Amino acid sequence: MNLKKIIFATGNEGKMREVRMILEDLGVEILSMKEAGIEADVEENGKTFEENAAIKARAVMELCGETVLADDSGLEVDALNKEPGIYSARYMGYDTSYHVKNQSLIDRLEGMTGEERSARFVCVIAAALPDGRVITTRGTMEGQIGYEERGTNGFGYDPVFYLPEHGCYSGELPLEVKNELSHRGKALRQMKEQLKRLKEGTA
Ligand code: ITT
Repeated sequence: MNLKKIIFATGNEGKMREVRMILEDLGVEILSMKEAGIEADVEENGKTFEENAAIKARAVMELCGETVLADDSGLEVDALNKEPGIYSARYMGYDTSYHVKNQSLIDRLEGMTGEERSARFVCVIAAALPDGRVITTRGTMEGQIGYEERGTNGFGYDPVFYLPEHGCYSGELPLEVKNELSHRGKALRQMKEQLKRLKEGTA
């Protein structure tokens, strides 16, 4: 397959920064929707990360006819029945600051300690190919909801996400280290392998 250009269907700059670094060595030009001059406000009406990632990727592929990748991701807090999950961006309203959203999670876990605070980031990457095929990959990063916010790196819920094995918060990780460990890094590296096979004509 002639794969020279991929459009990444996201309006989230934080995601885009991570994606660029992870896909750097694929040898394919990666364009954000903005760079490709595409405007799309896709309704994410699926019930799973997989459905929503596929909905976004397919909608944009149909607009431009190119191979399109999309990311649907979120934070699952076990003590909150895996909330906010697929509603992570919408939690407490799109326009509510992450400082407020993060503090709300801390408040809702009051009195809980250690494993009771377990949570994970989930990321599903979907690729919509011009021939109509859709491929998805998934990655997770396990951790806990911290007792406070720490760090100014990353985006969204990173400052409230504690990584017990590393003794720090996701918001404190340099970009390269987050990409090594993260849900997004894991899902995108799997996708990269699939895209390489498509490029080489072995898939
Ligand atoms: P696009 O749909 O345009 O890609 P979005 O931000 O609306 O952007 P999602 O619907 O996939 O994307 O929502 C993902 C939300 O989950 C995101 O806005 C963050 O709140 C949270 N999230 C996902 N990955 C994260 C990460 O690596 N660090 C912190 N928060 C993350």
